[in-house]
Amino acid sequence: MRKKLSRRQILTGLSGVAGVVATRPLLAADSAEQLSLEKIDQLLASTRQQGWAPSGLGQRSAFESPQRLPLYNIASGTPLQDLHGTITPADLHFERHHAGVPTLDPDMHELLIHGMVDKPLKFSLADLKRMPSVTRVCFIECSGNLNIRAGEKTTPQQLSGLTSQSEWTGVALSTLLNETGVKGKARWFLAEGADAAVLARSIPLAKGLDDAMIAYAQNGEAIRPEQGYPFRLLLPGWEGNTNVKWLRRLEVSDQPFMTREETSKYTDPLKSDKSRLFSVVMDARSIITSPTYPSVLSKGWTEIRGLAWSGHGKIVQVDVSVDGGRRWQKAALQGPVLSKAHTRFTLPWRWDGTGTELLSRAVDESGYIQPTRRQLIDSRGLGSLPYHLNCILGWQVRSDGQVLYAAEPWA
Ligand SMILES: Nc1nc2c(c(=O)[nH]1)N[C@H]1C(S)=C(S)[C@@H](COP(=O)(O)O)O[C@H]1N2
Ligand SMILES: [Mo]
Repeated sequence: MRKKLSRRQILTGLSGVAGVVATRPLLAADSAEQLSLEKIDQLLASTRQQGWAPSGLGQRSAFESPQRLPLYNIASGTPLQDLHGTITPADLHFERHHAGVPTLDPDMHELLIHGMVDKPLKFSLADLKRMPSVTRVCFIECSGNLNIRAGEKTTPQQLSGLTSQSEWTGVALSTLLNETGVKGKARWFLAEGADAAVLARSIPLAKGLDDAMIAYAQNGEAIRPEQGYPFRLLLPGWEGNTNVKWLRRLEVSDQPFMTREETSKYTDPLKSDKSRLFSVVMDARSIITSPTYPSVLSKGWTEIRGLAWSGHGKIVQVDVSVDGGRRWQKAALQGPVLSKAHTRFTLPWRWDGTGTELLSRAVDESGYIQPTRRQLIDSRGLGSLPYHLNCILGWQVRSDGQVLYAAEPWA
């Protein structure tokens, strides 16, 4: 039978406090006897005064302060170890810009589409917003997203923080190309930014007509200046560099333009002394985000959590090893699993206090399996420009509970 509560107990909230204590067997918490009147008084403090009023713009809790971190002095990384689910808050989306963030007035800025088209056209932000819109969730990852010099005391953010995910809204590029028309011999287009880097990449027309988007919104609001305001090219699953921000010009052509960004940069030197050009699709990879450095584990149950993604489509499986790779278990994938999108994986794990190493391995719907570091080095060789390093990463758990990145030398 349920105990009857007095009106006074309900008003002061005492019953609530007692209830919380009684249902906390998972934590080594104080028993009801140990809960002093002073503690109870503190717990009730928030109920004795009016909270703050509604405001024009919300803020994070004063107790939470996730931060992007500068990486290699040219970028800032997402704090992967501090986030949950799959969407990156827009103000924590990683940044990479080659000549800073330009200030672009949407009333002045336009997108020109010309070259091998029937009718060259210009589009303002207002024009784009009037057209049929599309929305999708996908990741953007820099192809240089692995710090090969990382030591043991490295967080996921410092190791691989140049990947983030948003819900993007904009106009399908195919809708715009339908307006301009494209000549029969057209096969490529140049995408050029309006920043001081005038970053430009050649993109196959097939990708442009497939799932390319001119994105003007990020997680429901105008795209952030760091992400390309007023609009950027979004190429789901393709290396970050091809997702040209502050987009001002698309020139349709029958051949690639061989820009600086696709010849001297963003090519992959191979063992054979040759280089791989236009290696633009991001292969599958995964990273455990918890427990990782700087966590200190306590014995007992914990949930291993991480992210897996692939530029080739959906993640179909993530395997986790809690014994340095001897045995692998299937992690649970948090649905809905989307194509070309960060996918959250979890695995409950009971740590017995012995030192070990945690690993994760992603498999995508094309059948591709995330390679080990050895397999990656053996298949590609390692030149001086390390792009597309998507190998399995490990986290050492020491017997004192300290979790460290299992750093290994690259060459
Ligand atoms: N115009 C322009 N677009 C750009 C860049 C740039 O410097 N200028 N950097 C590229 C690189 S290298 C990456 S990884 C992504 C990063 O996108 P983000 O800053 O929105 O995360 O933008 C790409 N688009
Ligand atoms: Mo990048």
